[in-house]
Amino acid sequence: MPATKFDKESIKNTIVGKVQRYNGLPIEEASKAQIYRALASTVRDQIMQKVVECRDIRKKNKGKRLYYLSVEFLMGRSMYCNMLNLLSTKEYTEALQELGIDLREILKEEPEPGLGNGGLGRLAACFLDSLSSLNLPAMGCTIRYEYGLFRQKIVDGQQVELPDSWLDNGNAWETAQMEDTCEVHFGGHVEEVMINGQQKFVTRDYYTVEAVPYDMPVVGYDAVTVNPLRMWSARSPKKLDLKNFSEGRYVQASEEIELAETISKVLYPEDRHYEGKMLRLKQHYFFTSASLQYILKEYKQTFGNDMSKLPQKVVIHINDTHPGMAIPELMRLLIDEEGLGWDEAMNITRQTIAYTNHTIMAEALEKWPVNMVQQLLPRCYQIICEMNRRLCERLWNFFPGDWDRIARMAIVSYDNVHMANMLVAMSYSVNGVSKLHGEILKEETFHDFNLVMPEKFCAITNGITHRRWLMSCNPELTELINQSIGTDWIREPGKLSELRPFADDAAFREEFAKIKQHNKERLAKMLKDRQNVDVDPAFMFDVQAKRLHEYKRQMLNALHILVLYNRIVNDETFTMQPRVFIFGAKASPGYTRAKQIIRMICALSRLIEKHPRARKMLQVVFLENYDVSSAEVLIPAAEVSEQLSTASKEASGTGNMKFMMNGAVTIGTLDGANVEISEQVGMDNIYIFGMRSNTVRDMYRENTYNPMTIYESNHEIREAMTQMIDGTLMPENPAALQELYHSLLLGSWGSIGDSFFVLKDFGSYSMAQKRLNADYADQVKWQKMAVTNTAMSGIFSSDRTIREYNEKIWHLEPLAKPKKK
Ligand code: 26Q
Repeated sequence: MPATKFDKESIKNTIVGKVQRYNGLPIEEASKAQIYRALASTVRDQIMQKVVECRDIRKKNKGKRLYYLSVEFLMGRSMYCNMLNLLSTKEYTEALQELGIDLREILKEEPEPGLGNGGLGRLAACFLDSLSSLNLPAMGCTIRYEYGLFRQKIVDGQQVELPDSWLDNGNAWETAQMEDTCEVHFGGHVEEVMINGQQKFVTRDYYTVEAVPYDMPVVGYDAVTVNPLRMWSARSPKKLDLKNFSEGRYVQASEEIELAETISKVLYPEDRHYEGKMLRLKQHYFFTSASLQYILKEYKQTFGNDMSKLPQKVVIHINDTHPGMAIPELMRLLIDEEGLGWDEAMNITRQTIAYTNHTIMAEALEKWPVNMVQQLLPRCYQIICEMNRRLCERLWNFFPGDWDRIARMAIVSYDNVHMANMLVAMSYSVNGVSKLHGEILKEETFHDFNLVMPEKFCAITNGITHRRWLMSCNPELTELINQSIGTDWIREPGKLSELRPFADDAAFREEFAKIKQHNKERLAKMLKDRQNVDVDPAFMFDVQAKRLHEYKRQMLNALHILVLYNRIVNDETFTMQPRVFIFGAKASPGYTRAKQIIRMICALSRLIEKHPRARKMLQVVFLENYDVSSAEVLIPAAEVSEQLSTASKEASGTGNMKFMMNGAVTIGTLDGANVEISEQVGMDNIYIFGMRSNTVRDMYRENTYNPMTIYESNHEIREAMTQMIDGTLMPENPAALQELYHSLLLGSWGSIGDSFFVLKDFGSYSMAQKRLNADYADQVKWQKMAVTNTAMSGIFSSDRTIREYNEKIWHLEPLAKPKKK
C-alpha cells in the first residue's frame, strides 16, 4: 500500500472527515471529546503505517527480541509523546489551529492509563520509549487492569480513594489481538502417566481463564521501530461454563466466572510490603503464563520447533520478582509441552531469563505460602521443588554443613516459596538499579549468592526518557537548549553537557529563569483551577512528590516546616526567602501511618494559613492525585527537589532525575541515584545532608540509636513535636496524630522508635536548608546551579540505561531500514 502523507493539509482533512463519519457533525460543532477521538485515530493511522513497516523489517531480520515482563506499566497519556516521536507536533498543532482548535485543550481529554504505583511502573514505561527510539526489538507484557491506581481526593485534610475506571470511554490506542488469545490454567492435580514409554505429567481438573491480549503501540523517536505494549485481559471461557452448568457443577462454574472477571479487574495499590493474597498470585501467574505461551508461539513460527536456540532469539526480562513464576512456567512449557528433558529445559531457562531487583526492604521481598502455590499451580510447584532440591545440593557442596545459610538461600524454606532466591538462582543476570543499590545487593541482600555465582551480578543506574520528561513537558526549555547547543543532544542526551558553559552566560541564565517563571505560573494556574488554591509565583517552589512511605521521610520535610513556622512566630525579626512547599503523594489505602502523615501536612497548611506574618513567607500545598499528567506540570515548575530517603533505602529514585533535568536543585541524602547526581553536578550544585548508608547499616546492627536523647536535647524538635499532639496542629482532634508522634520516639513492643532516623538527620537537614535559603537570595548563584543541573542530567536519560542493559544483558541488534536499491 502506498504511504499516506501526514502533512498539515491531509491532517486537517482527515480530522474533519473522521468527525463527520463518526459523529455526523461538522467540525465546528464537535465537542472536545469528539475531536480527541478523531485526532487520536488520525495519529494512530500514522503509527499503523510504521507498524506495518516495522513488522516487515523484523520478519526479514529474524533477530533476537526482548520481552519485558512487568506487573505495572505507568504509561501516562500517549497523544503528545506520539506526535513528538513521529516528528509531527508542528503539523498537528498548526492543522488544529487552522481549524480553530487549541491542541493543548484536546490533550486534556485523554484518560491517563495509571497502570502502576510509582517508580517501578514508570521505569518500565520509560524503557519502552527508549527501546523503540533505539530501534531495539521488544515487547512489554503486563495486565490490562480495568481499574488503574485509585484517584486521590483530599477531604477534610485526609486522603479518600476513588476508583479509576480509565476505560469508560474506550482506549483509542489499543487493538485487541483475538488470534493470540490463550488459556491459563489454575488448580487441579498432577498425574504421572506413561505416553509411548515416556514419563509425562498431566494436570487434571484444572479451571481455565482466557487471556485476551490488547496491544498499544510505542513509537520510537524518529525511528523505524514501533514496539507493542501487550496488555492481557482476563475473560471467562463461555463454552466450558455451559458444560459445567449442564452437569450441575454450579458452584465450580460460578467460581470460574468470578475468577475470570476479577483477575484483571484492579491494580493493587500496595507498593510497600508484600501480602500473601491469592488474587495477587493469580494476577502474576495469569499474565506471566499468557506472555510465555505467546513467546514460544512466536518463536516457533519464526524458528521452528528446535528449542535449543531459544536463548539466542529470546530474552525475557523480569521486572522485580512479580513475574518470577516465568521460571517454573518456562520449565513447564519446555518439558510438558515441548517434550524436552529436565537438564535441557533448565539450561535453556537459565540462559533466557534476566532479573532486576528494585528493593532491599525485607518486608517487600515476595514470598508465597507453599500451600497456596501448591493449590493454585500444582505443576509449577512440583518444578519449583525439584529446582530447590538441585539448588540445595549445589549449595551443600559449596557450604558443607552450613544449614542456616542454605535455608536462607533456598527457594523453598519455612513453608514459603522465596521468589527472589528462585530468580537469582535460575536467571543469568541479576541487576540493581543504581551503583549504591548494586553494591548493597552484593554485600547484603544476596551476599551469599554473590559468593557462589558472582558473575551474575551487576548494577545499571535507572534513567528517564528525556523525550517525555523534558521535550514534551518543558517545550520552552527544549527550545532554549536547541537554540544554544543545537539538536544533537536529542539523539545523544550526554551532549546536554555542552550547556554547562552557559551557566556563566548572563543572557542565557536570564532566559532560563524566565522559562522557570512561566512554568511556575502554569502550575499556579493548575492549582487554582483544580483545587482553588492561590500560590504566589514569586515564592520559591519547593517540591516533594513521590509515593508516601516512612522511608522517603515526608515527615522530615513536614517537621522542618513546622520548625520554620515556629521561628517566624517566636521571633518577629525572623525572615526567610518566601517559599511554598508542595507535596504530591498517594498513600497505600491500608497504610495508616502514611495517611497520618498526609493529615499532618494538610494540618500544617491550615495552621500557616491562619498566621498573618507566617503566610507572607511560608505556604504548604498538598497537590491532590499526583499522577503522570500532574507530574508533567509540577516538575518543570520546581526549583528545589526534596530527595530525603534514609540512606540505603531508596534503590534509585527516578523523580530525582526528572527534577534535575528540568533545572531544580536537589536537597537530599547520599542514597540511590542521588549519589550519582551529586557526582555529576559536584557538591557545589546540590545540598547533601544526613547519615551515609554504611552508618545507617551500622546503627541498625548495633541497635544503639535512641531518638529520645535527640528529642530531649533539641528544643526546636521538642516544640514542633509537642504541637502535633497539644491541639496546635489539630485543634478539632488533638489525638489524631498521636500514633505518628509516638512512632518517632518509641517503637512497638517497647523497641526503639524512629526506624528511619527522622530525628537523627533533622539537625543536618535543617543546616542544609539554611544554606539553601541563603543561596537562593543570590539569584546569580542559584541560576548557575540550576543550569548546571540541567546540563549534567543527560546521563540519566533512559537511552543510556537501555544501551547499558543491551551491552551487558540483552545483546539485541537494532532494526534498520532496508537500504533502497
Ligand atoms: C508486590 C507483591 C505484593 C504486594 C506489593 C508488591 C509490590 C508492588 C510494587 C512491591 C513493590 C512495588 C514497587 C516498587 C517500586 O516502585 N520500587 C522503586 O523502583 C524504582 C525503579 O527502579 C526505584 O527508582 C525506586 O527507588 C524503588 O523504590
